[in-house]
Amino acid sequence: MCHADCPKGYTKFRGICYKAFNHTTADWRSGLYCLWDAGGTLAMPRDREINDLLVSLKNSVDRTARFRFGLHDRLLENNWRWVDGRGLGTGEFSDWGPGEPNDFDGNEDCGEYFEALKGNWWNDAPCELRRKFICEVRP
Ligand code: 2F8
Ligand code: CA
Repeated sequence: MCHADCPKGYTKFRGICYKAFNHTTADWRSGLYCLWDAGGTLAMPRDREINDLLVSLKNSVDRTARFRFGLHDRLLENNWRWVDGRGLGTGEFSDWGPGEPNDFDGNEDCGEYFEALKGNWWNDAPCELRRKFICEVRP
């Protein structure tokens, strides 16, 4: 039985460690920062409980900023996939804001938390924009 701890600064939930990064902003390649920090990926809020945790982690480091997480439709428009390759299946948990995802200007393929003062909803936004971000790693 493995009881490994999380890397410093990460919070464990159901065996996975999460951290909202406040000190660095990066474009879609922010996933590399997760790899370099602790061998992880951008975080994947696959259900309401994980999503609630990520919202509280990001809000505790910055109450208003947008934070990138590990969801994108870069391969095929409107085919949303987690960064581990699994699809965001229809009927599965999602928390898009009203009218999202809207692929605004035909250039929004990366998921982020926005409207932190309203609903902490998901938005699709341009992947090249720099954002704070949330990582996950399995200890
Ligand atoms: O109204 C929602 C809309 O707001 C902005 O576009 C005007 C966002 N754009 C960026 O964050 C760059 C859209 O993603 C968002 O859908
Ligand atoms: Ca959008």
